[in-house]
Amino acid sequence: MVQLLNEFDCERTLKNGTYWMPFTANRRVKEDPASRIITSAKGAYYYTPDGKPLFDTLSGLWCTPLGHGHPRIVEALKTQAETLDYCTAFQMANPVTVRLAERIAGMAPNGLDHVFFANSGSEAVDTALKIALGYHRLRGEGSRFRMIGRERGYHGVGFGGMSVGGIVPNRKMFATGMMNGVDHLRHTYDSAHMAFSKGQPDWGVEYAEDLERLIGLHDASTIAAVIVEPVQGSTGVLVPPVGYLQGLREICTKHGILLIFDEVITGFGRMGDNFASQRFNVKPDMITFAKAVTNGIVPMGGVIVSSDIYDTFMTGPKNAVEFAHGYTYSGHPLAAAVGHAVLDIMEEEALISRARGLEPILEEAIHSLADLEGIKDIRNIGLTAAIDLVPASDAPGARGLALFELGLKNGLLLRCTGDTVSFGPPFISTPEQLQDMVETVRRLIVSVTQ
Ligand code: PXG
Ligand code: PLP
Repeated sequence: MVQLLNEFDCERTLKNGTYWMPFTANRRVKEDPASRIITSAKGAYYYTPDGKPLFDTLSGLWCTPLGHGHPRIVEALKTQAETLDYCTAFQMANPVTVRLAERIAGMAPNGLDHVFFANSGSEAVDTALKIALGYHRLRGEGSRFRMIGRERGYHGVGFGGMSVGGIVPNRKMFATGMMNGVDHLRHTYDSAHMAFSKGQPDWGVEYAEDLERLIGLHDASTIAAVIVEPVQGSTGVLVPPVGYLQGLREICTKHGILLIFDEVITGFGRMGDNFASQRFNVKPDMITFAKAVTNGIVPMGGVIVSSDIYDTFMTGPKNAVEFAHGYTYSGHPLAAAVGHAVLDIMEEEALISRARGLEPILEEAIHSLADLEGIKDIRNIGLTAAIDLVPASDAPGARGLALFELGLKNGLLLRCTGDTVSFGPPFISTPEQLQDMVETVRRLIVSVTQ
């Protein structure tokens, strides 16, 4: 079956558009569909139909830190499929999912002790926003309906996540469908003060005060929650200034506003700690997660919730559903079984400390490109980094796209959005693989920016 499908004429179907690709310049793909096909993957590499390797510079879409084709994950998936392939999560439970909740809560900061499962980051975010609304209503503060996101934030593509998100092209086409009552903090990026920072910039803590401005405008009694990514991933690795997240925490606490960390990218080791919350030593009221929890192999997402929030829901008549929310596939047993295999492998192979060990290597390698002329900024934290290219004056985004396409011809699957290229390599990468990746990128940047 797999062999047959690999011989299927993808090119024709891509050309005629039967397959509408997500977040893709579809018409560009049609010009050269053959260059966009991947047929297998192993470890830190994808393979094209003619067997050429592509180094997976973003771990899939930030989701496969353990690499591809891990035999223990394959085994866990197979065994689970043979034992319990699906189980309704409404009114029923299965041991694999229940135990995974316990393990995830065990990895989270103390006090975040309850896990609600969804199937993606977008669903996790929508779930967290609904929990925030329900929490305030149950406490008799139903007037708190506003959500505060942040400019340049990405919280998925559901109506909730889109509304609190702050990436303009993801919003403008759907402006009429935005959730009511959402406002945005300023983003924290200022190239004049931060360009070429290694790790957290030590300038910009005062951006947290922007929350006081919004509270002054709307009044705290109308605000339910603030949602931020501890490190903004999709917009190109914007690292929080030293003290900024602490500042948001203090202001939220002072005004009774819930703080949600969207850790869909930063969760499960990407920051060299279980969660970014631990790395930055700031405890939110909820953490959203997805992606790496299953190494991207079966979709899973969820929300880790404080005991205060959970206990607030556990009131009212005992026979009533406390939270009228959930997905057909919430806590899917196949995803949960893979989640266990992933956490086992992370623990046994100490992959989160490995990620932390690779951080200075990636940092040094990536900042070695600072001498190139066509570069505006380089940033990094944890096992993430980003480079902003100087855009071509007549065609913003063209250099990024050219770099992406050149990458495919030179053994790299790159993540280029506009003229920014982001990196989130697998935790299983070797120092040499990271250095080789950066050396290839150096050559390619020279060729697209000259
Ligand atoms: N929140 C955050 C912080 C994310 O990064 C989502 C929510 C949505 O997750 P789902 O599973 O619904 O896609 C994300 C997803 C990129 C890239 O290139 C980033 C994401 C997805 C695809 C590409 O940076 N982040
Ligand atoms: N649409 C219809 C008609 C449904 O019956 C359901 C679920 O039962 C959904 C959407 C939601 O699907 P999911 O639970 O997979 O999010």
